[in-house]
Amino acid sequence: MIKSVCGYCGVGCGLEYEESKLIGDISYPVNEGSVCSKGVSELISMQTPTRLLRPMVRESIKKEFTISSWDSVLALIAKKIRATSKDKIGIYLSGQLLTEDYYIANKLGKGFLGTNNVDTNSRTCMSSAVVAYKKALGADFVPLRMDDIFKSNLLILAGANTAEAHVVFHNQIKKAKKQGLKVVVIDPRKTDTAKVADIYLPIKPNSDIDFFNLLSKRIIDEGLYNSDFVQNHTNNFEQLKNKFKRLPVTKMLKRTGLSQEEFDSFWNLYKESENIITAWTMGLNQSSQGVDKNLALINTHLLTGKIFKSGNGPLSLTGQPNAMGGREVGGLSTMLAVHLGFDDESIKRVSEFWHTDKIDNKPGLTATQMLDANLDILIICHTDPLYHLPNRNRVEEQMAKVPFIVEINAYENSESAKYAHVRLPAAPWGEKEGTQTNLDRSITKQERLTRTSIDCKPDWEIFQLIAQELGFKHGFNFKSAKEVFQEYQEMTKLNGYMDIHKANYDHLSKEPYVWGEEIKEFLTPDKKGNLFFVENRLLSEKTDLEYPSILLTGRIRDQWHSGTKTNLPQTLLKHKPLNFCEINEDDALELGIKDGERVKVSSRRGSVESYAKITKNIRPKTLFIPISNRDINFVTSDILDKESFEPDYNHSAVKIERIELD
Ligand SMILES: Nc1nc2c(c(=O)[nH]1)N[C@H]1C(S)=C(S)[C@@H](COP(=O)(O)OP(=O)(O)OC[C@H]3O[C@@H](n4cnc5c(=O)[nH]c(N)nc54)[C@H](O)[C@@H]3O)O[C@H]1N2
Ligand SMILES: Nc1nc2c(c(=O)[nH]1)N[C@H]1C(S)=C(S)[C@@H](COP(=O)(O)OP(=O)(O)OC[C@H]3O[C@@H](n4cnc5c(=O)[nH]c(N)nc54)[C@H](O)[C@@H]3O)O[C@H]1N2
Ligand code: SF4
Ligand SMILES: [Mo]
Repeated sequence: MIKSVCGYCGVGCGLEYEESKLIGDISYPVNEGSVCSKGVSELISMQTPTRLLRPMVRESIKKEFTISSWDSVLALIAKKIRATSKDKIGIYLSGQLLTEDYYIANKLGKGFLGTNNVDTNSRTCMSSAVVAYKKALGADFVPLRMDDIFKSNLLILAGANTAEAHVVFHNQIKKAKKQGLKVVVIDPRKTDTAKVADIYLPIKPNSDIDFFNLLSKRIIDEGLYNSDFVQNHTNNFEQLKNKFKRLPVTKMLKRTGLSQEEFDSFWNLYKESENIITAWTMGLNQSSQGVDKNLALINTHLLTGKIFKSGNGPLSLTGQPNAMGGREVGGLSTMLAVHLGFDDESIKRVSEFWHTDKIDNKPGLTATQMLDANLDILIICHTDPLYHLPNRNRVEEQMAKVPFIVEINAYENSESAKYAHVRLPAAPWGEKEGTQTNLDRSITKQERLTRTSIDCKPDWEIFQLIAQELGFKHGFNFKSAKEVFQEYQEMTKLNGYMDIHKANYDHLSKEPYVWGEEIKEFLTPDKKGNLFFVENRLLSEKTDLEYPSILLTGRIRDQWHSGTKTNLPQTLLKHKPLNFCEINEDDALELGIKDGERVKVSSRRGSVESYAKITKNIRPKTLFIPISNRDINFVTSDILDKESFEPDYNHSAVKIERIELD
């Protein structure tokens, strides 16, 4: 029997593999045996006929791919890299990569190619939370664990649909409810998560800042704040208090779409709850003011002092299995490595550690900027930007212009393959080993369960081969993932609070290592948390008579993003159809749309086809299409948050029409 860990979401469930079967690991602390439909079907995804098994190459995107050898594609890639300047290279990574993959890609890009244009799809996902945590707490640090819900009285879920996106955590929420936990869900859709809530607040899209400001103001006005904590452990309280005096309360409540009764019933529960956790995901992060939404939420915990004590705190629910590990390594272009930035001292320390003098001191391009930058070379690994970036018609135009795109993927049916020149076959989950940090700082290990397909290689090895081909041999002669992990462990000593040298690689699949458990204070220079006054500045796309509705997009339980691993004929992972459009029943009536009818949803940028799903469970003038519809981003808005550069996926102005059948 081999113990491993699921490679899908940030919960990071333990699995056991025996006689070609996967089951949940009962002795594993995160999931205690439970597992969702995606986790148990990992093996099936390894065996699909749509695996990418050979290196492929073509001269131009107009030609067909031909099979190539590793030697010749590596020589080609090195030749192209040598022929361009470092600023013209972009490395586009993924929160689904293992820590070792991230480490080698980052070391190659930032350390040896000398470009900080190394970023990740986490930009489209967690970057608003990263920026807010850094501003408010001093570091990208999640100050509590999932199992804190068992020590808490109230869990507020804002813009998070755990029933579909963090399934095993959701099961734990249901268990904690039986022990007395109360749950509030804030979402424009009455999701499967909202259905188990004690209070469901059907908020209008994009008004969370108003909601959390109203809450903070009430905390201050009714004297519920923790004055000792505020005085000794936070900055900016007086300023915030003064600003709040002038808040247009009635207007703000109106913007949230909630009634005074709804808000008051929430407030009554809130003020009686001793221990409170507020968790959030894409409903907050993916916004024109994603960082501000996060800050407004975190303010409530700083005011009440409900942080750094068991059963309390602001809990960002990371989506991908190793988005947090990637951030730790330094996978964002706005940081260098191990949470260090581009200041002279950090560059000096990292340069000495890597034995290099090539590190640049300016932040690199973000994933959401790379395609605007006239790059000569784009290396895409374990992600599908053509599918996932907003305003796809524009992305198509930009990608078509990049002279040389290398795509590293384990499957052949990504969207980005359309514009790739070279495709390299990666070993997927189960054919490789390595570590990941799940959403609450548990470092866990995936094990290799079967032999690696002949021409496929783990992602870290592919980056190492590119580095070696470029002549950077001394920094890139790792023989195993374990050796890479150990060098990374050494490196974490450069940034005190991140030190993970005590983790034992060989034990991680049996018992995860949780870093940062001793951190019980803010990581800012003055050790105080920062309150921020933020306001809803209404920066998202506006609706008008032509485009009167707001389109929300998100997950369904059994599908994983573009579906290369889950949308397979041999799996029955379809508890919901892949393509539907939730529409409010009154809107449907007004537009003459019937349930199940084909519809077209269009924005100023493009359109997508779907099937109407008429429901009471979505606000009027609001639509929802799951991202298992691969065309979703033809429609979405490419407005970015000003600080995190995360897209505003959830707030596109659209119209919906019936498609007349001829
Ligand atoms: N099954 C499955 N699970 C997954 C994934 C997957 O592809 N499939 N992906 C993983 C990844 S990468 C991520 S990032 C997570 C995402 O996890 P979640 O963010 O929980 O998933 P989403 O479906 O994107 O849900 C976001 C919710 O926010 C709501 N929302 C939209 N706009 C607003 C708003 O303005 N305010 C509020 N309060 N709510 C709003 C939407 O209605 C939706 O219910 O899921 C992870 N887990
Ligand atoms: N409209 C809209 N757009 C969104 C979102 C949204 O909510 N709404 N969410 C955003 C968010 S939060 C995220 S995280 C992104 C996700 O977007 P993507 O990261 O583009 O989605 P995936 O389908 O998970 O892509 C993973 C890719 O890795 C490949 N792969 C699988 N295993 C391996 C492996 O072992 N090695 C390598 N090299 N490749 C492998 C898969 O075949 C697949 O092509 O989408 C973003 N885009
Ligand atoms: S909840 Fe997440 S980690 Fe657990 S089995 Fe499901 S997808 Fe995998
Ligand atoms: Mo994500």
